[in-house]
Amino acid sequence: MKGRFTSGLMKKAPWQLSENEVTPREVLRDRRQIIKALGLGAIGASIPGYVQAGLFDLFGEQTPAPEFVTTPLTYIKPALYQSDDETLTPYEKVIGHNNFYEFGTDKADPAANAQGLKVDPWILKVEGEVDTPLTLSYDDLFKFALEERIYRLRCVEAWSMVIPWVGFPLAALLKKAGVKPEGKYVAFETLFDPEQLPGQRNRLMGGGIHYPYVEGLTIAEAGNELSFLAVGLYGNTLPPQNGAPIRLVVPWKYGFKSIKSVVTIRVTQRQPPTSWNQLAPHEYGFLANVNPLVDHPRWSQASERRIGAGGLFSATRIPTQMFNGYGEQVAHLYQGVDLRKHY
Ligand SMILES: Nc1nc2c(c(=O)[nH]1)N[C@H]1C(S)=C(S)[C@@H](COP(=O)(O)O)O[C@H]1N2
Ligand SMILES: [Mo]
Repeated sequence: MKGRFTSGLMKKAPWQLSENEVTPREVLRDRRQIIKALGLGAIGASIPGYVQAGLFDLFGEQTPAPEFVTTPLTYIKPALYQSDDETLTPYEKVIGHNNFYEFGTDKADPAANAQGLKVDPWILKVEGEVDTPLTLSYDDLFKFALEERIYRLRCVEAWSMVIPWVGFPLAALLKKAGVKPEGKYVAFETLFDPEQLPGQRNRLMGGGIHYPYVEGLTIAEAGNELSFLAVGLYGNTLPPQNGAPIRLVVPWKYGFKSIKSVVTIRVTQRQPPTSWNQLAPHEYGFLANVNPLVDHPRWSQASERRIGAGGLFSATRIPTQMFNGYGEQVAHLYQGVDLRKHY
């Protein structure tokens, strides 16, 4: 399956034909036709850099970036968040089977395309309804008391992993900024940089999402003990495909809530828009709690494929748990909420 769509959006475009399907002569002719069709022949020099870069994507003329280097972190391992009953998903799967549409919609695309992402320098802003707005540098992200937490990650596409994250509670950051009484939601935004994130300059590659990717939580959800900002996994800093240098992890919600490569955290009065909800509101709600009783309109959510050891596509089918098994910590947040209506 390519992405989550069955629409024509994901059909193979002529310029995606693999090399052995076209001769160089045809490729050259196609290029001229595309340039002509886009009316870019004469004005090529005046179009923005990222549009020009987008054209190079069409022509497959990128140079591959060198492998990203991660570094070891120092952290504690609170007993509460270790796991006796879950087998960790192997590192190679965690960093090789990803959703990060800014780098393409195939599961292997982020690992292949994200290696050149520049994460240092990085700026993370905390703003909105807070007493002290914060501007954090790359180094600042690692000055919080880091801990390891083993969490299940359940994608809305019905596959799952068990990942040892390293990071700090979102609540610690919000406490540092001081949330004003008016603050009712927290909005998150991923880096917008079409030069670096090819899916942001090529609608086909980016799966139709309106970028930057945005997400949100209620203030109670954001303050819950489980809400986590990860700066690492398996003991090292995050690889780009997993959302370096900092990403949200909310393990009781479908994976799309766990937004990657965050540059803005804004406390708001109103419920912020969220990317998948904007794209397909009947399929992806704002809350997006893992719920085996409420099916996706196009597939069952009663069970999931747990990605494990073995070949690239080896997985075990297991039942999906309410709130992904974290009901004890979060069920109280939804007392009196109709979770069929608020999916
Ligand atoms: N910016 C951004 N964040 C994102 C996504 C994305 O496409 N872009 N995909 C989401 C989805 S659908 C999932 S399942 C998780 C996957 O996280 P992982 O690749 O680290 O396992 O990231 C989420 N965060
Ligand atoms: Mo997902």
